[in-house]
Amino acid sequence: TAEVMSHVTAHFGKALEECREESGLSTEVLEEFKHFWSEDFEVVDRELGCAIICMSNKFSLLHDDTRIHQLNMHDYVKSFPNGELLSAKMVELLHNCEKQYDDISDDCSRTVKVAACFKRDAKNEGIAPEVAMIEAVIERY
Ligand code: BOM
Repeated sequence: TAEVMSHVTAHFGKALEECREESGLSTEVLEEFKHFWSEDFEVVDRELGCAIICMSNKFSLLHDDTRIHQLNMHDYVKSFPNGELLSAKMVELLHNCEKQYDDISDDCSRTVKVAACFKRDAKNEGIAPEVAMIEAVIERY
């Protein structure tokens, strides 16, 4: 659900500042991670892909080849309130997106394509949060 996704995003987004330098993601491109879900934010910058890899690694969500670690991702999402309502769907959407861009060899470029696909599909499934929903829970993390 979008409510659960707002919690996951609020928590995941905390890792952004730790990853800003090594990913080269400027604040002009993305000031706060919650804006990832904004209607007018385009998920296109290679540096955002690098940042997502770095952030995911903080929570052991990826294998060494940067593909999602399905079990760890499942457990991570389940750790949030009502997370069991979202975990299977989220892993399914991510894995489906991963398969579509498997031919892109650059890890950061592939990951930003996967993230854009995930945003699109999550919106279509009605599980994308509004930025205001993330703001409402961000102080809990
Ligand atoms: O090969 C795939 C690499 C992993 C892609 C992860 C995409 C995440 C998109 C960013 C959205 C985040 C919202 C919530 C946290 C997801 C863990």
